[in-house]
Amino acid sequence: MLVRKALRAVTAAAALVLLPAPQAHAAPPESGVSCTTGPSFDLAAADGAAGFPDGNTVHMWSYTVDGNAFQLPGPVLCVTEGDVVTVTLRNTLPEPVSLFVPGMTGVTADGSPAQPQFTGGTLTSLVQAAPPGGTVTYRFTASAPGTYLYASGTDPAKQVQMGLYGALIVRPAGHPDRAYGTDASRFNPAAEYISLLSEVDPDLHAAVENGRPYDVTKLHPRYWLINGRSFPDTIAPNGAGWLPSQPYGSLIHIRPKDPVTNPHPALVRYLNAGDRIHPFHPHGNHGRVIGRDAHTLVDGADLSAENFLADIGPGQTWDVTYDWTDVEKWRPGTNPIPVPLPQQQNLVYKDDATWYGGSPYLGVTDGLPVGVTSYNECGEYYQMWHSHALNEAANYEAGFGGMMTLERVDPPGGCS
Ligand SMILES: [Cu+2]
Repeated sequence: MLVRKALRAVTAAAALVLLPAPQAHAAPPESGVSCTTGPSFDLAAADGAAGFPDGNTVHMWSYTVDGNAFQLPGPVLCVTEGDVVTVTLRNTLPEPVSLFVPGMTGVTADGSPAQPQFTGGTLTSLVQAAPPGGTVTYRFTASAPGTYLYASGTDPAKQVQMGLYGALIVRPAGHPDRAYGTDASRFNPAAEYISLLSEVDPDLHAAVENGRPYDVTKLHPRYWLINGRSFPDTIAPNGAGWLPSQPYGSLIHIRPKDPVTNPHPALVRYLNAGDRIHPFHPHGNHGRVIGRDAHTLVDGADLSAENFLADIGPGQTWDVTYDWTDVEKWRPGTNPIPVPLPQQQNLVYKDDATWYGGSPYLGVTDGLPVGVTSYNECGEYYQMWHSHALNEAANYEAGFGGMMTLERVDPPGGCS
């Protein structure tokens, strides 16, 4: 064993010296969707760990790109309408697992029509599973654009809670700037976001890790995640080095709507892999719901609606566009945001600096009290974007944290 390990290390070192980098991976965008592009995917169901802002580390299962490091959630799979998609799933976990895409029809598993599986008369899997150490290949045609959840269809009350979930995006053929078939669903491709919601009950995860029984009807989530992270980790960039197994941030980074320079809205694709309804809402402006469960609400009759909240139910996906407009018409000089100098009790003194959380002017950075440290880059605005179930704004019941992120609005000209 040791010899084999040493040989492998020597071989790896030689490869490093003699060969160019095996696969040039473009760095992920700092925020927004980070696609693993298909239509063929080699995934492994594997175990690993996720870290949370209170310092806790929890044993997780997830889908990873086979051969890559463990990641939570599974990779964002991106394909185009009409693609014949194949997903080969290699199971490194100790029990059968599968990959199920709710709403996707015509799925085959290892060449046969995918069917629910029964063991002794009991439904054990919604679709053929890969046994421990085994592999199964799913194939389907991505016939309709939209946002799809993928998750284990085997013992889902346990396995989805353990982390076996991810997002699948099907883009309309020829139109990566649309969510669906017509220009009514057009968005700014530079402002496309995933908000994959889930919950973690660390007691269940500890029981699985240690081979102890757990009653899933007693589920008590303590961590509330967006894209596998909880606040404030949610606002860290994609690929943040201190979150090696949680590569996806969820900062919504946009510019104000402008008919010339920024005419198209941001698109946020919500998915709920969890067990609870999460009432999501951005501050500032409402979102417009343009799709539900990979069905358009805007092609043909306009069934879209502007909502204060988007109640994302378990298993659902919602496509929501978002424009930020300055509803109060603030203008430095003519209509400035009234910002009285803060009282001392509203300042924070730390590390020889005075901190002030006010964010007075979009695009203007002056006017802070003397001695206040500003970490604002260019006059950008920050607003809350979170689950309105405020018990979920916590990490193990301690606020502030959990299922919360921020929207960052840069000045109209961008942030240089
Ligand atoms: Cu709020």
